[in-house]
Amino acid sequence: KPRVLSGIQPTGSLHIGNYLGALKNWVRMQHDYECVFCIVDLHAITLYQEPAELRRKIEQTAAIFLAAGIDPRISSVVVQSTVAAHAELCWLLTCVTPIGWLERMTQYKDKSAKQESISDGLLQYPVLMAADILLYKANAVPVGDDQSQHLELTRDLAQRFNAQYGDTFVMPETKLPSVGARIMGLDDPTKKMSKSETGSGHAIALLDEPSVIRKKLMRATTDSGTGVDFDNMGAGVANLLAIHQSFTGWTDDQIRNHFAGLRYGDLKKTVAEAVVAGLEPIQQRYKEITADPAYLKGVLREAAERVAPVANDTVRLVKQRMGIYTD
Ligand code: AQP
Repeated sequence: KPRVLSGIQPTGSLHIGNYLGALKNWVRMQHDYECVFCIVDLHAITLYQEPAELRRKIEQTAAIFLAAGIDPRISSVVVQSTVAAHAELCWLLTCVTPIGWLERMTQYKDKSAKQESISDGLLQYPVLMAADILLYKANAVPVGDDQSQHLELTRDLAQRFNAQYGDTFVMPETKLPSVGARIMGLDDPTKKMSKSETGSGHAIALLDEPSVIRKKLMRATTDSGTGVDFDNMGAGVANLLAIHQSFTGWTDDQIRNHFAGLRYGDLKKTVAEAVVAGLEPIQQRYKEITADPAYLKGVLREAAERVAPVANDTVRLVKQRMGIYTD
């Protein structure tokens, strides 16, 4: 089977952008690919995280993966830091990465602009991501659109390494969802929905209560029109329709027939009910999974044991190629 690798940072609260852009597709792909899904805690610390909170978020994120439908019997749910090869390959790749490539990354430019002091880790973020992917020889990487640039860098890096040291890495393909690849903030549809935005009306968290989901959607920014107009649509309305379509799986025609001319108030109500219905089973399973912490710990331990030999083989090969001592 071809391989898949993807990950989510255990920071903030996972939101419907993370679900529709990434997680939902992981669930679908796990039957056709051999999958490794990571809770990328080493990525999380590229910005300061309160230690006790980070520790709690790692297990919460793993529980959400399972609640969303990742089946730990067929997919490996791995905490990145528990497989040391991620950090090891990252260093080896760092040494073949031109700094200019990293300084050009949009995410780095956005995130570093908000920091007083920028960690070297923030700059290296995409190299660690390349290591995650190349370690498992992943053929496909299902992510949201914001990660496309990092995926391109991963391929450039793999090519550069292969050219310098001989054919070693597999070229990974970016897999974007056809709808929902970039869910925008409800309060500001010009910005992508993001965990690091703290405004209460910005994102819908996967664990939000139905009443909170309804309230956030009713307050979502639309535009100065009154009803849905497919010929002249603002970003806020387009975002609400994309959210609805991603949750329901309706075709473009169904969406158009149902929503054309509908008043914004009714649009928001309909979208809210689709989101509530889509998240309800996830929230139910989340409660069941977190009621048994030993089960979750077992899943994470077994997955790390399963994937570590694959990862270690790649590191060994890379070291051999580079002339590093391997006994
Ligand atoms: N708005 C989004 N729409 C679609 N997909 C998204 N993803 C993130 N936001 C959206 C996808 O979710 C996966 C995990 O990404 P992440 O852990 O980096 O989440 P985040 O919300 O982007 O987190 P941060 O910390 O708030 O980062 P920034 O500040 O960069 O937004 C990825 O597959 C991502 O594409």
